[in-house]
Amino acid sequence: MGSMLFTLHWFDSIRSGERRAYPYRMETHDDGAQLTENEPDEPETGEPHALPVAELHLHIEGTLEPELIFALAERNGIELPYADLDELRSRYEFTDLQSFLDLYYANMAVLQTEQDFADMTRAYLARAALAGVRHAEIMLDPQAHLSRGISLATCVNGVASVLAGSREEFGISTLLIAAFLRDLTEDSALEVLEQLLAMDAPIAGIGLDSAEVGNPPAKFERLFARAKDAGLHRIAHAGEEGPPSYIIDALDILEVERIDHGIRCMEDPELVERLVDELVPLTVCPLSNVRLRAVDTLAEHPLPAMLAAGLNVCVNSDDPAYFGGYVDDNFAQLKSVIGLSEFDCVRMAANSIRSSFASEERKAELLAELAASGH
Ligand code: ES4
Ligand code: ZN
Repeated sequence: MGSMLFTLHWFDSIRSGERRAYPYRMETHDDGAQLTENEPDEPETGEPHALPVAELHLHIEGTLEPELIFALAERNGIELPYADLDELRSRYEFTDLQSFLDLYYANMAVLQTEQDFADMTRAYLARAALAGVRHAEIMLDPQAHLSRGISLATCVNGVASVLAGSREEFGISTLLIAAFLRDLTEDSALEVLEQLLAMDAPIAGIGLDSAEVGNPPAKFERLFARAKDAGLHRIAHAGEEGPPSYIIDALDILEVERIDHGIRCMEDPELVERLVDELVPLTVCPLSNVRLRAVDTLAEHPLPAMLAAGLNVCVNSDDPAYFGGYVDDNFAQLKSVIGLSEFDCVRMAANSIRSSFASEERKAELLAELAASGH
């Protein structure tokens, strides 16, 4: 494996084509990676005192920025079906969840070695730290790598090796969640879960993601029972594109502790009442919902109505490299576009911390940091 040096850019506005310099250069060598801070003339992104939050809905593969995709392709001798960055960026116009998933899975081809998974994870954490993230629960899609001939050890160890030092390196405590692809069979998921347990993979829980409609929670009843039996936390995407009944079934059949997205609960007042009563956390991803056309515009996003209903909502970035923003960008746009108040931002930051699977001690520490942050 050769060394690699690249400067990342991310674009918080794909439409305007604006790009901002990544604050770090990353040099990777056979024996690891090194992040070097660029000359900080101006902090180019992230607020000076970003709101301290927990990020609870994040797909690590969705943090692969176009620059990193090209850098990894070059390092691994992989030919991409795009001539250049601009051509790749031109594909980021999605019509629904599936149109995004097609590109998301295709771009994973550049992830070949443990080092690739480690570099991707390190790049996310460096950016997340600027966004105010102090605790992150990170989903990994093992089946999307196994189906490409990449071993479980390669993807899990690559990500986990960086997460193990994330608190020290970035000030971010982290947990790893193995997410299962709901468009594959339950037997496939069960087999992978058994392998993860057999290798004593450092996972805190399981999730359920990928194409929602037509793949209801009931399909994975045995998987979630096995995870519960193994002492793992359980979450599932529900009510992103799927109907409110998927949220009900995720709670009743899968016994999940959080719902990822859940925005379509608003179509069922009885369900809303239950979610409020039971304080069920909903990890909402506003920019994702706009990009995947779950809502037409940010102005029409149900988040303000969800807050008004008393739901336990928090703000997350989902697949930030694809949806035009990290968690700070989500907050910034909610403020500027729909006039979300500072009070509601702080309330959701507190929700995110309380809804996490961090230790009670860590939660108390983060809530104290939030209280002292001046927000
Ligand atoms: C996802 Cl936004 C979203 N929904 C469902 N599955 C996913 N995997 C990655 N991002
Ligand atoms: Zn998601």
